[in-house]
Amino acid sequence: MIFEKIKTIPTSEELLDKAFSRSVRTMAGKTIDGPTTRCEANEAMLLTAANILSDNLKSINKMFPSFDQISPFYYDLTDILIGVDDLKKALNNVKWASEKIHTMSREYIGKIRGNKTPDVPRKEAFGRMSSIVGSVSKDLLLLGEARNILRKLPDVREEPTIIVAGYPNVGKSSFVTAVTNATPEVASYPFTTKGILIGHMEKNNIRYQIIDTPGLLDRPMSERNEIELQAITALRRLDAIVLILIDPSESCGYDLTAQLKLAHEIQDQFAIPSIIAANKSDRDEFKKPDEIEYVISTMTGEGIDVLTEKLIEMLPKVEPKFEEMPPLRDDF
Ligand SMILES: Nc1nc2c(ncn2[C@@H]2O[C@H](COP(=O)(O)OP(=O)(O)OP(=O)(O)O)[C@@H](O)[C@H]2O)c(=O)[nH]1
Ligand SMILES: [Mg+2]
Repeated sequence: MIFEKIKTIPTSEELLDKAFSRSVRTMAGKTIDGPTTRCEANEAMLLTAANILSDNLKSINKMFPSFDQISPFYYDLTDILIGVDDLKKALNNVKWASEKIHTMSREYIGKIRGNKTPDVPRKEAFGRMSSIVGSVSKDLLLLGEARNILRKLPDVREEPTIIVAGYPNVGKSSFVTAVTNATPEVASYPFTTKGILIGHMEKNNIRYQIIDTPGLLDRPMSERNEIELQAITALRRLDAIVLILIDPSESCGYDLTAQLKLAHEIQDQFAIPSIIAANKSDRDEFKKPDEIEYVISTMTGEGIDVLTEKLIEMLPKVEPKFEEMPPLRDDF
């Protein structure tokens, strides 16, 4: 996950505390007598504090991925949840502060050396460092909040993807579980209370990703708020196709007409390849609607293979990944 390596972002107070207390500690146990050692002591204090501050600020900047290079899906989500422009601005300010502290501290070294009262410029430098860090305190807070939101986003890879849609209880999760080799992973998603389900299936050395997004594509668009609509748009940015499940037995609690209406609405909205399949064929009440070609039962497995083959055929083609050969040994 691209946001996983972002570590906790300190507040400006925490940063200053860390830098200044370490800088005082550099003096521990040292005898300071005479102007030369006094100058050296102040110089060491200044350098310690300045390096801690500028290194920490620099590493905060580096932990975030470049927003011009991340996948459109994560870009959109970041924009909806935080705002890419605000985030970029905050990162730039933090970078500026890191560089400013670095150059400023070097200027002050010159003022400390040979000074009869080196404490004076050193204290002045500390004051300036405090105000530089203080001036980015809002940026650090924003980055801290962004980090907490972003690192909880689900791990959606750039692999051929099938998004499963349909009314609640039609069997979406059962389908994902039926076709994926390992237990699908449940991840939290800021737009829904139910976790989204991500499974992987491998065919001919190609990995496919199957995503069930309960709460997003399970009722008419007119019932959604702005944020949910944006979240749906972000899904569209994946290289995906949509599988819309219906349950003609109506044991899901929604009548067939409403289910088909939603299916057509999703097809219109998404404008990416999609397929409608009728699930729960094993039930007595099941009646295949004329327009539906694919009939399945996640319970008995009927029709699942034929449907997955069709889905794979509809997905953009990718090259199979083969295990890399180990390097040849020299003595071979
Ligand atoms: N008889 C029968 N029952 C099924 C079949 N597929 C799913 N079910 C049942 O239908 C119910 C709902 O299945 P889920 O897979 O949880 O449905 P869902 O679409 O993920 O539901 P939400 O997560 O609430 O949106 C469960 O009780 C399943 O056991 C099927 O092929 N046949
Ligand atoms: Mg479900």
